[in-house]
Amino acid sequence: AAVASLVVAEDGLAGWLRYAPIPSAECYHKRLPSAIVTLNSTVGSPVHTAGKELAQGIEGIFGKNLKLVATSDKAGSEPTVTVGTVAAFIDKNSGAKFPDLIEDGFHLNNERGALYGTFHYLSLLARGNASDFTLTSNPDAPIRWTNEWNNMADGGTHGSVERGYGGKSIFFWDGKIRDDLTRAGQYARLLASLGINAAVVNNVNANASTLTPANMDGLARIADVFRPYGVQLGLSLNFASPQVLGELDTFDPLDAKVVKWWHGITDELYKRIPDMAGYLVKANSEGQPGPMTYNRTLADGANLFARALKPHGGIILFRAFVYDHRTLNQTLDWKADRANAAVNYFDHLDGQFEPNVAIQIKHGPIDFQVREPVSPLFAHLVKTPSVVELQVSQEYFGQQAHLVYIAPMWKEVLDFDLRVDGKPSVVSDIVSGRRFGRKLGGYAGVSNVGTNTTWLGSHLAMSNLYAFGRLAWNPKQTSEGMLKEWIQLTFGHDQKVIDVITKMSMQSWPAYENYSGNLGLQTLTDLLLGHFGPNPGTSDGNPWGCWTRADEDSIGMDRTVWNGTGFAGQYPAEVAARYERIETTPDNLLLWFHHVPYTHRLKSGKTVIQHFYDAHYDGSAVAQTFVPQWQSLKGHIDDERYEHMLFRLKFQAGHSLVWRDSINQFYFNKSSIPDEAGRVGNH
Ligand code: GCW
Repeated sequence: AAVASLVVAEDGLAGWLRYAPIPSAECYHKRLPSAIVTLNSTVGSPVHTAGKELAQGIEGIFGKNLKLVATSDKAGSEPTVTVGTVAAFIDKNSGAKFPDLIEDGFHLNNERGALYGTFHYLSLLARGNASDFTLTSNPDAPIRWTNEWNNMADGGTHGSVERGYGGKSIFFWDGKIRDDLTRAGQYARLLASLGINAAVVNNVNANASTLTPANMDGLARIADVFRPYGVQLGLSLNFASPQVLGELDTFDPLDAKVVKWWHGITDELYKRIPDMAGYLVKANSEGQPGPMTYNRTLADGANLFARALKPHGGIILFRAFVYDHRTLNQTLDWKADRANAAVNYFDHLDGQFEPNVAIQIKHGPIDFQVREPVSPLFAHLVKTPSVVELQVSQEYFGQQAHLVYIAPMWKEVLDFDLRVDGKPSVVSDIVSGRRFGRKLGGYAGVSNVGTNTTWLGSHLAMSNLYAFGRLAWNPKQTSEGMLKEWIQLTFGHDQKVIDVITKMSMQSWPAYENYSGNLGLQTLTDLLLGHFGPNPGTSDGNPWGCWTRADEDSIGMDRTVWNGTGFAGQYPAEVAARYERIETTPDNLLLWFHHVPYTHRLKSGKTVIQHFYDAHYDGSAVAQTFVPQWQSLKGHIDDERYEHMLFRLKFQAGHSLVWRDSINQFYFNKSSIPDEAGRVGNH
């Protein structure tokens, strides 16, 4: 048992990069190359990493050992596979022709492209596709970053991860950068296999102490272990650092001393990390300092960093998640609405940002809820590049103790057509830069890996990290297609395993939505305590702004222009008109946009309250089936992963009942309307 668990633990760290043997591996040997030629590769370069990865992968998948050589003549007459950049290849083979490639694209392109191409090739091999093929691929957008909310210092002790459920930080410990960064390197390998090109390592609620000289040295060590995988380091900044750390008496972004201070820090960082990706900033939100403290605009704040980064080629992602949780007042103000904040703050700033600023926008106007409409800010930033922020960490989605495969929701966001100026304006085309003709833009995924050997605390949660990276490369992929790829790479070729995990995963978001909060009411979780279990009573009556305005007769946020908070009017005309009227608002967003009686009839013909009761029963009933579905895989996957997930899924099955009964009872108590099926009420 000890040996088995060691093997599995190692597999866990490899994530989907297991390179497990495929059936009848020897049959492929003749069609495989005998040597790997890595062109122009110095140790630690992405091309060199690609060569090593290829050798390791082919050995794992096919049991064939390949020689690594630097030039094709060294391979003699044996068939070779060549990894290198276009330039290096043409140098050796004049006249060779290649398809059009952009930065990071692969056929054989830049160093990072060579690595991405290798990973892609290996992924095909690992899934049993060893036929001759020519592959060309370009990333859809240049920014493909993760954001790791890792705390450098939390109460001066150990590195925790905000909304992390898979252990402690792999980067920080005891207010410093860890001495042993092995896990950070292994993580970079996983990210590179998806084409992720940068990771912001510290929490957006950032400590100024990140920027002490000793910590900057430590950050450079993280960048060193990332570099062989082409992952660049990014940093979150605390806006008040000049005062907190630099002992200036101000952090006003227009003050010359402050400007000088940030330029100095930025130069220091680039001295240590010449290829640093750039910065990420959360300002004037949830208590964080920012430019508005000095009556400066958010653009003044973003541009301060942009100018310091410019000489080094860095970029800044400035977050649109700006709202003041102290001033919103639900009881006094029917028109108060946190959802309005982003457009209110940023709309008039379009055009005022430096070219190396991109605005990072959470996909919905509130906060990673189980159902939200797309943020209307994507339609307002026409001159300014935008980045969509998606959350891999399942903060409001059962926190990796529930199976919830989120890709289907992300796809709905990315495929949503905002109809700017009455023209097709799909979110993925806006963030790629295509729709408004911008160079920058892309994807940020909030990830929460930790020291746990499963990375995220649950084996099945890794499908979300995988899907995020794949979508950032190509948002046109299907949720199910990415899922199947991931299952095969992670669990092997057994068709039953593929079918069962696919089915459960595809059922999981709708089920979770049904038993947590449906009709657009958001996740009815405990907002004051950790965002995990049900507690619909905490949504209202506080300034956090996730309100439902439920009373004894009616429920929902009126966000119409004619009678509500006006939020619906932030969308371009066609979309605004759809959400303004109950008749044209989809049922799944009804209570997001409208305040209606519990007896209001949905398009399905059911009343709102009956739908509530039924959906909570339906969703939790689906969660009950996850246990037997998983049990049907006993013996088809290794025991360790089997038992680990069985434990999680049993928990989910039970917890979904807690959700069902708490929410149903809560709304029964409010409305006093009995369940037609007699399940909810005073028994
Ligand atoms: O959803 C909220 C989270 C906070 C987070 C914040 C943000 C990092 O509960 O933990 O803080 O969003 O995105 O800034």
